[in-house]
Amino acid sequence: MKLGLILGDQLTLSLASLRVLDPATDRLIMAEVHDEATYTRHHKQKIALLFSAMRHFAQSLRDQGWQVDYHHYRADSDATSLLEVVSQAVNTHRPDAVVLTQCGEYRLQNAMDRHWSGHLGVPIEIYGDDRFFCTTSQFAQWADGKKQLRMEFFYREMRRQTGYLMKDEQPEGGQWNYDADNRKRWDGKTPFPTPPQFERDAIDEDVMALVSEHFADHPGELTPFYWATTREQALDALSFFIDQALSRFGDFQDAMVRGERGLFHSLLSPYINCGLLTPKEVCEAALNAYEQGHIPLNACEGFIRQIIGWREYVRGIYWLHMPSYAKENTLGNDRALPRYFWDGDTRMACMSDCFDNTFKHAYAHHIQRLMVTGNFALITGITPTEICDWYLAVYADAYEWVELPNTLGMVMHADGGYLGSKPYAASGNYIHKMSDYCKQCHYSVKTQAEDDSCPFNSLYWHFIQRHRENFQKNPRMSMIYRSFERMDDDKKRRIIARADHLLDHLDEL
Ligand code: FAD
Ligand code: DLZ
Ligand code: SF4
Repeated sequence: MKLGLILGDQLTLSLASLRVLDPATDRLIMAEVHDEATYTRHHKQKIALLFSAMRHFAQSLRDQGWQVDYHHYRADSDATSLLEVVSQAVNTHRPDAVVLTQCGEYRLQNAMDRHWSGHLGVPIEIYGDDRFFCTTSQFAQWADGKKQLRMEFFYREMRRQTGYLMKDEQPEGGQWNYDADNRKRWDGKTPFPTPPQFERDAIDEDVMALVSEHFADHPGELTPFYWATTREQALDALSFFIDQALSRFGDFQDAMVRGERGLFHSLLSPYINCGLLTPKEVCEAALNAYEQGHIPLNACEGFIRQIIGWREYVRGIYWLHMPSYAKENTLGNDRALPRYFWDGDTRMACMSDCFDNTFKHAYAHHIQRLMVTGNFALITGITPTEICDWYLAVYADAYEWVELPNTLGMVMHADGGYLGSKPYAASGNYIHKMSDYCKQCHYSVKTQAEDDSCPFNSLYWHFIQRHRENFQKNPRMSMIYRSFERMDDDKKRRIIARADHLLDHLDEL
């Protein structure tokens, strides 16, 4: 008899480890434990989503004939880690082996590789997680010998491998990438779709009560809670996105609108990451809509690229370079994370709206993460580990394998440009162009060095100036350095003085 451990982000019936086990002879174990729920201060909604989805998944497994031992969260439990729960189960059932699918996070996989088998006294069998399109060794082979990686080239490999949007070995429509069509500000007219709301059952209600009692000190609000917690609901969320939002996803992918949670984004990342949906079925649903003529090519390509491109690319980088990747800090940042990242209270309208979305919904769409909160952390020089901890805590979709390369590499450029060639630093102009935030802001986006000037404006130039050594020779940034040089000296001095003042009073913005 073997004991299969199913983790909270492995809620997929076709999981590799489930395929090698036999419901007639083997047992499964799932566990809500203190250590997983608190290794970072997860947003309350993330814990609620995971615990409820885990309980519903355990039920689906039982419906399929599996014997599942389910360890419910208890504050006074004598087993606070997965290892302790599995250890108790091994003592009870005396299995021949413990069977697992590879963990998403290095932290846990490393602990298993090092101590688990010795501690449990039985062998551990670990199977690769084939819900991903690219294996970790395939990625390592692709990256071998390259000093810098580029997502675009990796993405093309994935297009060839999957055959998605390929015709006669050429990209559909003649181009690999339609990103240039995906940079529109919201037109103020196209109505936003309203995502489905799901009926709550007794499992959801028990979990909500548990989270509100035991995780009150974790960030974010528990309600309103809109997330799907079952496979059926997640499939409804997928159909809704394909039918109602995907056709405009491409056009407004980079747009931001105050008070709007998801615009035309899918809000599917928490389900794809915890296993309620597979990346393959999500891509195939989008391709099917394109083939039936329901959505344009730029929308389909833009969406597929995020999943077979970015999502696989960041995972590859994570497994190739952990654990050293987490410690990188090429720009030498040492500033503490400002208070408003936790309490949301700031006069910067753009940041305030992103925090609002984050704390109310455990969600922010990509451009909010990248060009508002991320950009701010980059240009102010926040210590990478602090900002990484923040992103890992506050989003329902956050797992280190995907959060860390996005934050440390894409946003903070702390890996020296390994993941992306140029930092996404931007002044308030970019935010103004892509959103309606600035018109309702305490600060003026039009000026740079006045007492009420948009903080992004001077902080951007401060960043450019203080990292001249790092970026001046970067061909994609030489224009920026030339425009800085062309500014008259007094203006330059006033902008840098304003930025210095802001950096000295960062908590007060
Ligand atoms: P959509 O815009 O609808 O995109 C579709 C899907 O593509 C997403 O569901 C996701 O699976 C995938 N995707 C899109 N962009 C990325 C990307 N850059 N990396 C990986 N997958 C991507 N994504 C996470 O899933 N977990 C995280 O912890 C996470 N942390 C991030 C931190 C920072 C600083 C940044 C800039 C991005 C982060 N992302 C993370 C990527 C991206 O912002 C989210 O995947 C996306 O916002 C999720 O919302 P959505 O499902 O509506 O995405
Ligand atoms: C995120 C999370 C949380 C909050 N709680 C649990 C849990 O109690 N039990 C569990 O098996 N998994 C949980 N998870 C997901 C794990 O943290 C995730 O499986 C690991 O980080 C490995 O990727
Ligand atoms: Fe943000 Fe600056 Fe615009 Fe205010 S003026 S919303 S701080 S970009």
